[in-house]
Amino acid sequence: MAHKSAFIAIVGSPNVGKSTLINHIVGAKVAIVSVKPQTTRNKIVGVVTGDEFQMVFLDTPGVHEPKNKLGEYMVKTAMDSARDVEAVLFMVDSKYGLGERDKGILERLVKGDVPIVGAVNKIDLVAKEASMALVAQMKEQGLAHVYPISAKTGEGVMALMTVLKDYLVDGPRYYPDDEYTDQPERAIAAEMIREKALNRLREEVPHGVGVTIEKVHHRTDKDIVEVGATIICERTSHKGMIIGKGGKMLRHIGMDARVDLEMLFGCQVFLKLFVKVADNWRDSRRVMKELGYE
Ligand SMILES: Nc1nc2c(ncn2[C@@H]2O[C@H](COP(=O)(O)OP(=O)(O)OP(=O)(O)O)[C@@H](O)[C@H]2O)c(=O)[nH]1
Ligand SMILES: [Mg+2]
Repeated sequence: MAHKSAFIAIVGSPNVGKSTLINHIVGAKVAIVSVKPQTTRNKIVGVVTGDEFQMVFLDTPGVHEPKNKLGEYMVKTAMDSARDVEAVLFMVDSKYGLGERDKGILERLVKGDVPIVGAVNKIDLVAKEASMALVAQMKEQGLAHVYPISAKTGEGVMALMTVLKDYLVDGPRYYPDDEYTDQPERAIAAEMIREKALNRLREEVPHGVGVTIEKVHHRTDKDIVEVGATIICERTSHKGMIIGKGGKMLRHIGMDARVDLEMLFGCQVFLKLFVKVADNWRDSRRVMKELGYE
């Protein structure tokens, strides 16, 4: 039997649960998740490898109305990911239903000529009738396959995976058997720190946060990795909030991040965090490039 593979892009509005789903499917944390919209900023690969097949899932930034160059980059990344794939998984949030933004995204996807499978997510939060009504509404939009799921509990995900396997075509293994993402260790480390900053910070501050990794040093005398990272923010006032009273906020972000980093590196981590202001960097191509958004 010939080996089969498929690329599947997960696309939808911000916060609908795309990253939660890719993590669930892959069985590892490849993408960061937060309660705040516009968490994911880049295309993220999550790989599922079976005996005779490989499915390459692409998590993408939530499609929104961009207010700066970073937003434009994110939307372009998402829409570009939906091309040259075997299928697009279009996801909506059952708590919010099919809004105007979702309909707009779907309209753009339909023009792309790639098969679209619908997913109604977060069914654990609504009554069954409500999620079924949304499934019916999605079908009225022309989608033949729409599945109610909970990316959080895993309900319905098996059925969804079964239909997604129909999109496998003869093709190679794009990634080695034991690889489940394409992100280098440093990129994962930076995202882990950004996730903790997103969780801790309020209002507009977290949206203007970027993280660069300055140093990853495996010590030779002890099983310790030293990590140096800089949190970039947009304004001096934000810097104050990120550091917090007596450095408390930064300490909390660091403690949260260290737990994840120790899992990533498999040993004790010494983490040193710095905070830097880059005025309105979300409109600066130079800083965006530095942060890996290019
Ligand atoms: N109850 C419930 N919460 C969910 C489910 N899926 C995701 N969430 C929550 O919804 C929020 C957003 O999840 P993400 O996975 O970050 O959403 P996203 O679509 O990747 O968001 P962006 O990257 O901003 O586009 C998080 O708080 C998740 O824990 C679900 O099935 N049920
Ligand atoms: Mg995401």
